Amino acid sequence: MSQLLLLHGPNLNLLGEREPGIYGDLSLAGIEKACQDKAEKLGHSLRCFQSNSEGALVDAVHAARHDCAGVIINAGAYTHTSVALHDAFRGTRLPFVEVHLSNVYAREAFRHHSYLSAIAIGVICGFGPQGYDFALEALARKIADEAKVEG
Ligand code: CA2
Repeated sequence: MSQLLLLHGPNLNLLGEREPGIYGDLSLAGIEKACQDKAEKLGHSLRCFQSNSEGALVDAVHAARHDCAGVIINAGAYTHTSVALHDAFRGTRLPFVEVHLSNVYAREAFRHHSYLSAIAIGVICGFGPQGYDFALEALARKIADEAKVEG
């Protein structure tokens, strides 16, 4: 059993309170609980962390290199701006999946570029909270496949 990290970036603490047409009506706590249940079914434990501060998210990625096998991140708006988060993932070499609730490609042009996608295992967007299920399955499989290769 490995520990995984679920990271949420700025404003995602407001989920369920506003803009349900774009982001759905589940709260962040509801998403985290569903992810914890799913991770357990896949044989993993899950630590959850949300911050509105870029530096705190960078620190969380750094800390994860000591005790987590992989990360799922919805970096919110930092997806489109943060070289620091890009460098943190690059530096730690932790496998991660990028998730967005909304289909960012059907939205404003500034949401079409991500500083994370090119170094992620994969990207899931537009499926609402179900995207986290897909991400957990993909990450768990990647970790299992890598354990097989390493013997
Ligand atoms: O679709 C996603 O999951 C996003 O990562 C959400 C970010 C946005 O900047 C990305 O382009 C796509 C914004 C999260 C804001 O969350 C709110 C939730 C409720 C009310 C207001 C904002």
